[in-house]
Amino acid sequence: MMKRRDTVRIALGLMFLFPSVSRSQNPLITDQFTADPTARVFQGKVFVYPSHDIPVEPGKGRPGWFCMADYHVFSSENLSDWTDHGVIVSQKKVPWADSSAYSMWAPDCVERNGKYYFYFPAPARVKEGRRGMSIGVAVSDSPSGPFTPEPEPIAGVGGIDPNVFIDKDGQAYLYWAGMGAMSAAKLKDNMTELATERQVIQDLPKGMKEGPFVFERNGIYYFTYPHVENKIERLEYAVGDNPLGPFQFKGVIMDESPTGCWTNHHSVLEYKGQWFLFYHHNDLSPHFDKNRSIRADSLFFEPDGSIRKVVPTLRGAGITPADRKIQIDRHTALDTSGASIAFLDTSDRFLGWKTELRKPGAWIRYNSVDFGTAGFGSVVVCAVSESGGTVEIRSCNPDGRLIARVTVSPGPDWTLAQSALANRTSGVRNVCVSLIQGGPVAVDWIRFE
Ligand code: FUB
Repeated sequence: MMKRRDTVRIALGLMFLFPSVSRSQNPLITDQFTADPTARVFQGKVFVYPSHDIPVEPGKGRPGWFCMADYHVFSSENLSDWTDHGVIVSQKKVPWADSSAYSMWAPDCVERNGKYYFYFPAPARVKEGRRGMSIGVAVSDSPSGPFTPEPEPIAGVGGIDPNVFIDKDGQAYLYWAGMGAMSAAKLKDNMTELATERQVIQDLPKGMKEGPFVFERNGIYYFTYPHVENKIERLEYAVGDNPLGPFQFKGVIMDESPTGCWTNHHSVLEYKGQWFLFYHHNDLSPHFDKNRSIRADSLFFEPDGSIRKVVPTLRGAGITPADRKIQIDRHTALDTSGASIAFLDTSDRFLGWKTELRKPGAWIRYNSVDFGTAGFGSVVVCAVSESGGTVEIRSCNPDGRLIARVTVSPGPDWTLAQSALANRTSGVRNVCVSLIQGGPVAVDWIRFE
């Protein structure tokens, strides 16, 4: 019999022929670990370049630490459906890198004159005078690769977490962490060499900092970074009127992870008129925070240009088409007295989560489901209930109108319960699912047909 691991291998092989699509909210990617997301808009789509955390195996990586052998890139037009374009750079294919280090940390990618430059840190092979992490570049004609690594890392740079910012006048800047500081330098037009000496970014709060990410909005240059103010990292920012500073500390973008993930690492981008913060938590690995998962939430500016603190959500930022499996456990709000979220299977967390509606009256709300032009006639609810129960689906905006009532038959197995819609619904709606009778009922997802 074919095991789940074998099917995953076959799927990985097929990925090069047919990129896989995952449909999710937060975390964005649920079939593998991802961290340190740098999001960019290329060719009208969002591309995310994350680190690719993997579990340590004997002889592969350091137990209890980060372990990464390669990078994937993901793209999306709606921030809900993510296409995995597969491996774009691997430690085995970088001429200068130690191919047994499993330390391909946080990357970045920028476009210049139709070429895509992917920046990544990795330990170099042990050579005279070279220690610690170097930063390399790989170049492509397409944001999804294939990328060809340069033969040598960038001279004069030692450290991690490269970030490249191209200013309005076309000058590119490289930022990185390491050598005991946050550093920056201008890049030459070839994007692979420093044009100036390394400069240390001054006047930032004391303490451990990494993951610089610089962007500009309305003439304000935002220098953003994770910083350990207390025990674990939180996201902070400083502002200046020049890409090289001086920068003045302004505030916190996101507080420490509520799940205790020690690192956070982020990027900020504007897409279709809305700003977003990409970051990570350890959603799929609650007991080991070096296996992380990327997320995105909307980000807002105050009129004076300061950043409103972003509160992490499970719902995320995309609109969900009603004909997709709507994972209501990635909710906007829930009734904490009667509803809760749990993994479907703690021995395989990549299978995702379920919503447990424990008693009549328990509810969960999932915002921004797109019903289009009222073409749906029925709803399918993937659920299980030992004793059976009836759930109601309502549109919470504008009026709480009933969409459907669905009965889940008693039994030990997951079942697809289907019901005709009581009222046809159109447009983007916030959907409430509640238990009105019987139960408990566990719901995996709902989908409109
Ligand atoms: O992913 C490895 C390291 O963890 C990154 O380089 C840091 O920014 C932190 O997120």
